[in-house]
Amino acid sequence: MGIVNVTPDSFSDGGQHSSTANAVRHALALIEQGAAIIDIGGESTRPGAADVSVQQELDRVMPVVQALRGCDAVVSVDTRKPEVMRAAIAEGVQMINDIDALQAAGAMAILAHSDVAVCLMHKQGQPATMQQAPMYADVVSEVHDFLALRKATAIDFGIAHNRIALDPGFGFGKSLQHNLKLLRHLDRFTDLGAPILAGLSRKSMLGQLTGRALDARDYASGAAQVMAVLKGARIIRVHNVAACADALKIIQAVEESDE
Ligand code: 9MG
Repeated sequence: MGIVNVTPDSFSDGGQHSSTANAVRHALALIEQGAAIIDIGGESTRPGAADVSVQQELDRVMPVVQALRGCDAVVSVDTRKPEVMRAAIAEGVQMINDIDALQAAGAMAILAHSDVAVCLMHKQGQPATMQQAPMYADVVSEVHDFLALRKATAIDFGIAHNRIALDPGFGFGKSLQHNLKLLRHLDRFTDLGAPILAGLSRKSMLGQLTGRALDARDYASGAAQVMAVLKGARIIRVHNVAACADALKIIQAVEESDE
C-alpha cells in the first residue's frame, strides 16, 4: 500500500504532493514501483496536526480519486469522516482506511451499505495528544481485543468478513516499548481471521531507535516491515514502495524455496 498524502503539512513529503497533479503523478509512480493499493489521505494525523474541515478534506482528496479512476491499483481513501467516506465510495474507491475503526457516528452504516473493503485501526486517544502518556496494562492483549470487537461489530452491521483488514496502529497512542512489543508479537493478531495491515514507514519509533530524521528512515522502515511480514502482516503501508517491493520479493523467494 503506497502512501499519497495530499496535505500541505504532510509529515513525510513536506507538502510537495499537495497539489492534485503532483499527488496523481506520485500515485502513478508508486503503482509503477509495485504498489497494489494507493492510500490517499487529506488529513495529517501526526501528533499536533491541525484539524481539517470536511470540505477541505474533500477538496484535497476527491480530485485525486477522480484522476486515479481506472488505474492499475486498488484506490483507498484514508479518512475518519463519514462524509468523505460517502463521497469517496460514490466516486468508486475500493477501500476506506479509517484510523478511527469506523467509530464516528454513521460510519459503520455507510460501509455496510457499500461493497468496499475497510481497514479498522487501533489508536489510543486523539492525534493531537495521543503521544503524551499512552498507557496499557498489556498492550498486545488490549489492541488485539479492541480489533476483535471492531471486526465483530462491523460484521454485525453487515460488512462481510472478507472486506475487513485490521491494523494495530503503530505510533497511535503508543510508546516506543508499546510499539516494539506489538511488532514482536504481531503474530498474535493472525488469529483474528483478517489480513493484518502494518504501517511502520518512517514512524517516530524508528527515529527514536536510529536517531535519524524522517527522510533518512527508509532502511529502518525496511527492517521493521520485513519483520512485520515475517510475523504475518499481509498489507504494508509504505512511502518507499520500490524498496518494500524488493524486500517482499526476497521474502517470497525464500518462503517458496522449499515448495
Ligand atoms: C493514515 N495512517 C497513518 N499511519 C497509519 C497506519 O499505521 N495504519 C493505517 N491503517 N493508517 C495510517
